[in-house]
Amino acid sequence: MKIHIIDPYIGQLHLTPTEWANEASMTFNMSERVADIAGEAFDVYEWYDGWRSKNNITDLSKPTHLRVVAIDEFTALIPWGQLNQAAMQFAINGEKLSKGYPIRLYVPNGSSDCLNVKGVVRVELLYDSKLGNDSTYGFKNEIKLEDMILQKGE
Ligand SMILES: Nc1nc2c(c(=O)[nH]1)N[C@H]1C(S)=C(S)[C@@H](COP(=O)(O)O)O[C@H]1N2
Ligand SMILES: [Mo]
Repeated sequence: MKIHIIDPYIGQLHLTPTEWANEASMTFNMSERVADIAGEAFDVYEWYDGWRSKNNITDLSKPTHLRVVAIDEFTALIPWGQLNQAAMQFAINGEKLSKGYPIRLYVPNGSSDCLNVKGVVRVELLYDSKLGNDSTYGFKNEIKLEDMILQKGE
């Protein structure tokens, strides 16, 4: 399963958990960030800084927020500044996650454990300070216009 990563300034990626982890220059044990959590992870800031320099982008300010959407539609919107210890858990002992597949976000410095989103399939880097300074999370309850049109055509 691939994860869709969207940055309005840089572009889009479709990567498996392992492919995404390979884009980060280093991985570490999840227990270094969250006690008693097993598995391998990479740092969100470290990946993003690397992706920017790979795309030769030096003049872009940091995103204001990260939005992650899970396979069950659970969604979290997190101010970028809360992600300074955030990690993407992509494997456990080299095997795919049994809980949280394809990838799980952990936000140790976040306002709530509820931000540790399992089953992340979509990641959006947002640049909109109007989205505010608080994290929010929950299940999406909106139906997008394009989804409605798709359903009608089926
Ligand atoms: N995809 C998804 N991720 C989720 C949730 C969810 O319902 N769906 N619940 C969140 C909430 S409210 C909490 S408290 C934690 C629970 O993590 P745990 O299952 O490891 O205890 O997962 C978070 N991640
Ligand atoms: Mo929660």
